[in-house]
Amino acid sequence: EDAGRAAQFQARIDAEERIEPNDWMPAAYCKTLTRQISQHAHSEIVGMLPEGNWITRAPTLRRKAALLAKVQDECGHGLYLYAAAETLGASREELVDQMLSGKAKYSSIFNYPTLTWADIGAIGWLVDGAAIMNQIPLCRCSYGPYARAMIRVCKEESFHQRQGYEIMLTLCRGSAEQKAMAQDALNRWWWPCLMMFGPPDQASQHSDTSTKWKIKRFSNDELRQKFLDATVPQAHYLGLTLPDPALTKNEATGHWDYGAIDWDEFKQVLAGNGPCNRDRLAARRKAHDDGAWVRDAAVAYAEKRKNRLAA
Ligand code: FAQ
Repeated sequence: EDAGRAAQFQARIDAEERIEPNDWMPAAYCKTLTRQISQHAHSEIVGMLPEGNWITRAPTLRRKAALLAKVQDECGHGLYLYAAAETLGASREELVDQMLSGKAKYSSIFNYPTLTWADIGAIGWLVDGAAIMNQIPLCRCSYGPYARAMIRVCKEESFHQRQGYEIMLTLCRGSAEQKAMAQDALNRWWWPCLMMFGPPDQASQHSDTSTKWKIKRFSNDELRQKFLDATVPQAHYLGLTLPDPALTKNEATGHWDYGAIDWDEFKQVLAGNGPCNRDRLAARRKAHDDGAWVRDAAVAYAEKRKNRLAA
């Protein structure tokens, strides 16, 4: 009977129907989506830390207001993504515990430090730029709640990307020192951003099933290439140099060919040995512990309300 249901399920996916929380779904579909959506949520939440580091040091009131709004948006994205993951049956507590214990991943990119103000520009331009490239196709993901969450998230990410590019443009049109700061930020963020798209296609363990189920519409390497093709001209417009001597426009394909990515560095970051992994997890654990009283108060209040309604 399960084989019949699985065939029917696949037929719905092939017909571009959305799968909703109460619909039958294979256990492996539920598991891989819970994994991806919760890791995406953790990335948004941990992703607040590198930029949060600069809120008190933003150079002007306008920059500070924009950065505060951006970081708050990331918190909101994390919350809708946890809610989307909960529709698959997992509890938020259990998902958060998986992140805090180091069992669940979050994006490798958030394990790098933000050393100067230009890093805030580079993150908006490149990290949000990469996030949009990956998330636009997720708006058509087969799972309804995830696809719908992505529509709003992408609108906000576009604003974040423009915000970052405008910081870079201002620095690049400023003093020689400001331009050097922008170049240094680009040098440090470029390769880690290319790693955000995940391992090369032949090493991507989940790609085949996620493609079959229309969770993924493009492969890791395809999205990496799209990002590169969109971003190289933007770097040139800024008058900056990409830190890749092998970067060349391939006239035959129309794409930018790029040098070898250091996959050992990626593996090290995933294994918990990136420059900031320990700091990031320590900050999240502290925030979780410091917030225990809020969760306790919410539970006590819900209990009191329930008793009052029952009486
Ligand atoms: N970092 O078989 P695949 C943002 C893991 S944007 C860490 O190819 P899949 C916005 C992968 O989980 C960033 N781990 O996996 C923002 C798997 O391990 P697992 C978040 C990575 O799922 C901007 C293993 O490697 N965006 O937060 C990474 O088919 C600025 C094998 O890989 C999303 O999460 C990585 N870079 O493809 C916030 C998008 N790459 O789970 C603040 C949704 C791979 O078996 C500031 N996710 N791994 O233990 C996806 O599209 C997919 O999950 C991929 C990976 C494309 C990331």
